[in-house]
Amino acid sequence: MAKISDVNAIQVFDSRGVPTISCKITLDNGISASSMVPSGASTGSKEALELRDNEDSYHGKGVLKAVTKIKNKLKPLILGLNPANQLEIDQILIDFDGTEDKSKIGANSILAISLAISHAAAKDQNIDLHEHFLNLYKNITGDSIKPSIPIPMFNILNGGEHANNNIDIQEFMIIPQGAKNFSEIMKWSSEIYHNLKNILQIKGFSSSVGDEGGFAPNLESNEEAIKLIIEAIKSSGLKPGVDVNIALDCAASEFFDGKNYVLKSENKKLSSSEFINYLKVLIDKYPITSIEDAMDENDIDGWKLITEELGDKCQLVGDDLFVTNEKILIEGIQKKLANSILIKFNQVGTITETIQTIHSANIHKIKPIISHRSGETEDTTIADLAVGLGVGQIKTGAPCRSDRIAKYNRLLWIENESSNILLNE
Ligand code: 2PG
Ligand code: MG
Repeated sequence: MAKISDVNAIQVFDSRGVPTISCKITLDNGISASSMVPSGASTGSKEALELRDNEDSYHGKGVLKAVTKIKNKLKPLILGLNPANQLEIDQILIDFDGTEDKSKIGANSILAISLAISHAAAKDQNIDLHEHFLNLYKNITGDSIKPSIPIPMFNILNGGEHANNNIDIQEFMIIPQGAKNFSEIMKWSSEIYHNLKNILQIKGFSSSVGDEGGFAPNLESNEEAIKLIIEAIKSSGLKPGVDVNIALDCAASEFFDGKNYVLKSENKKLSSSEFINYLKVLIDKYPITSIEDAMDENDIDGWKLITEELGDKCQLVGDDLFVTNEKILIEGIQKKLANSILIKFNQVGTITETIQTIHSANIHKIKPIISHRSGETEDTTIADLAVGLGVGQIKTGAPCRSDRIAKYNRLLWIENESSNILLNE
């Protein structure tokens, strides 16, 4: 039985050039594995805390204090333990921190270790990481799950906090749900992406990209973004609504002023019910099958109303609303808010808690979607997590830029090497 013999950490940089943590776990049999932690821009207020140095250097965003905490405080707690015991190790880290939001040690410090532990355990057992996650789900929850290749939502047009254009809605995504396998999904998404680029250039729009690799032009309205995407789908020889659907992440907390939803690009100020109606018009007109954070995270009445009105025809995803937190999810379920949850492990801080939240979502028939953050790295853990936990859907940006593509490339390898794991139905 291998034991943890060293825990090291350094400050590295994410896709926005902002500092983040990389952690390396070494076992006494010489095996080692490392992790890198992602970071969000449009964050939910109840997310676990990301510990930053808040000093002049790195615009306050350094993580050197967190790195020191890993090396001095957390390492001694887990030396000698078997990395296969994810639950035990995560619990030690959670207990040592002792706060609800992991503000003492930082969710970024804890997650860096939690991720590296899972990689080391998989390597030690000589199994794929997704297989290890499949086993962990059974060990932690007592229930079994069927692994599958997730269907992605590719964010091909960026707005909101992820770009400096005028578009209010943060993410316009394509879901190639009619493709027969993951390779075909990548073919379609790549062709649509490049056709969209051509269309933008021909029409005289900018084709520079936002934080998640999607294009970020200035447009007349949010609807215009959808029209351009429909054109790109058609010019790829595919049928909108049959081969490819559309998903939105409004990230509405970013344009809610406490009372109204303020759409700057269209010069509109809409109440909750007016904004729901605005979205309903779009759903009726275009093949939009999923909308994330349609309402502000504190607009509970708005969430209730939209779930009542649109919940049977559209996937309504809670991101800032649930922040991957099992307790907040259960409260939301009792209030009948949303029918799907976005899963980001850095919102909660450990692999164990991430699995427990997914388990609760499964029990209550709330669809989980594994997600990247807008600040990403070359760490591809979420691809294996989505496969091993059979969640069915993944959101990890445009089919462009290595911080996004790394996850899709990992899924291509999993499809190639694991013929028994099929695309989620
Ligand atoms: C989101 C995410 C990822 P961020 O809102 O869903 O796309 O963005 O990481 O900035 O919160
Ligand atoms: Mg979101």
